[in-house]
Order: sequence, then structure tokens, then C-alpha cells
Amino acid sequence: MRARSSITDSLYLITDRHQVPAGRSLIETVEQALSGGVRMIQLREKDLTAAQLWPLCQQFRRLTRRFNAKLIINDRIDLAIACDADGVHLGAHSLPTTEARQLLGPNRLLGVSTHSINEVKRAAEMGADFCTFGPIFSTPTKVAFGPPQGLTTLERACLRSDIPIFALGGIKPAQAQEVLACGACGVALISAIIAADDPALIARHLIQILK
Ligand code: 3NM
Repeated sequence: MRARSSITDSLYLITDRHQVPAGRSLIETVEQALSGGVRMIQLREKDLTAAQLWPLCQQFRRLTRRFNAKLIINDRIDLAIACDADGVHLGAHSLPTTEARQLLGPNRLLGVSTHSINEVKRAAEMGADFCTFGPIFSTPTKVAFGPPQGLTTLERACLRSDIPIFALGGIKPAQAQEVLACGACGVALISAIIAADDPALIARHLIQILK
């Protein structure tokens, strides 16, 4: 039987190079976030091909190793295994969770994006280690997922979940405490850190709040 990998991080940074301010690269942004204390990063550049993602996977793997941080690859199980990432994060259009778990084996982390309490329960039953639940607040990045879930639904999802839930969508430092109070294990976010003038400063601030 597989020993469930335990999630100890409370800050899960997701990348989007399109939100990096001019004059700074994605890898510099991630390095600054890591020096601010981020220890779990999802490489999520959905518009890139495998061939384009591969050098990024390698750069991210070297960098995250230097900081002893977890690297999670969005969607691409093949790339995650090839670069020896710590895990994969599945979205609505990814391989189903059960099949992803079979390919990934028992030792890598499997995260799933969820948008309803039923999806949270299903993700856990099918072998996910953790999930994101969102969008909690309105976020320009993800209008596709409809109206915000809000804190009451987050609280219900956390109460009924057998796996840790990261609250996702529209989360800034000011919202971190209230989503933890709903039972989330932490926050997942893009713009608060990736688009920040000083990613290390925001990361430090968030970690302080999430302690
Ligand atoms: N997924 P920000 S919301 C990538 O609800 C993503 O599944 C969501 O960006 C979901 O932290 C979202 O900038 C965007 O609001 C999160």
C-alpha cells in the first residue's frame, strides 16, 4: 500500500511567465520567490510544447534542488518523470487521476485542481495527495472557472476532504489568514508573487502570515 506523501508546505507558487513584469525573467522571479522562502513550485506554462518546456523543467529542477524545494509539473507526467520532479498537478483536461497515479507511481506527489466538493472527494478517492480548490475570490486569470466559490464553500470542502486543500484564486497576503481559518492547508497563487515588484518580500510576508 502506498504511503501518502504528506504535504507540509502552506505556500504553493504557480508560474505564469506572462505575468512577470518587464525587465525580469521567469527563472529570476522564481529564484527570488525561493530566496523569500517558497518551497513548492508548480511549473505551469500551458501554452508551451514539450520541447519548449523541457529546458525550463531542467532549469527549474536545478534551481529548486539548490533551495531544497519541491517541483511540481503541470499536466505533463512525461516531463515530470524525465526531469525527476517531485510531482504532477492535473487540471480539467489532464489524464484522469487514476491513470496518472498508475504512470507516476506511488512516490511522487499528485495534485488535482478542483472546483466543487464532489471533485475534491473524487480526487482523493482516485489517488491524489492534495488538491487546489478555487477560484475562492475573483481572479482575472481564471474567468473560465466561473464565479468565485467564496469562503463558506471552501470551509465545507475542507471539512469533507480527506486530502489537504490549497485555496486558490485571487489570494493576496490580506486573504491568507481567512482561508487558513476555513481549514485550508495553505494557499496557492500566481499573481501575488509572480507579478510583484519584489517577489522575495511578498513570499516572506506570506510565509509569516501562514505560520
Ligand atoms: N486555477 P491568482 S484560479 C490557475 O480555480 C488558476 O482552478 C484556478 O491566479 C482554479 O493567484 C487560477 O493570480 C488563477 O489569482 C490563480
